[in-house]
Amino acid sequence: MISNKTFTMIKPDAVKAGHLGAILHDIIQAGFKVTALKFTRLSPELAGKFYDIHRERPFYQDLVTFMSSGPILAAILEKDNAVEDFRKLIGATDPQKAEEGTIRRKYAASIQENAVHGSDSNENGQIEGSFFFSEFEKV
Ligand code: YYY
Ligand code: MG
Repeated sequence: MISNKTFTMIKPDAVKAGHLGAILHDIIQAGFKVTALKFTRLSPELAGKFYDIHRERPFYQDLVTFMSSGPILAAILEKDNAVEDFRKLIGATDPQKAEEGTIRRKYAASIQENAVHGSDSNENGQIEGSFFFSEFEKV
């Protein structure tokens, strides 16, 4: 079944660089509706838990340090074919490989500090949304 929801974070690098408003604008312009929104900061413990699937990867510790280095914006987004369309909108993990016009190409500096997160499946979108939002915070 094609879900109509995905989960995103605007990461610490993009918030620090002042791109939060521009990225949200791009997301809304692309047809996504915000159905939950939270400006917060992850502790190293929570960042580690969120990225637990990458625990054995060589970049894990640096990723956790980076993701807990400053505030982030977490959101649940709604649109037809949300997961796939949002991955298209943000572009490849490495901004140098991301297509022209994608959010990572426009705003990201490196493969680690790559401006935004986007869920990679319907199931993970559901899990990640519930990691940040309780039922009454989902509009
Ligand atoms: O889903 P996506 O964010 O595009 O990439 P993942 O392969 O799931 O990796 C999650 C996260 O880890 C990525 O956004 C940046 C970081 N990372 C890294 O720092 N170095 C890598 N070689 C690969 C990923
Ligand atoms: Mg991923």
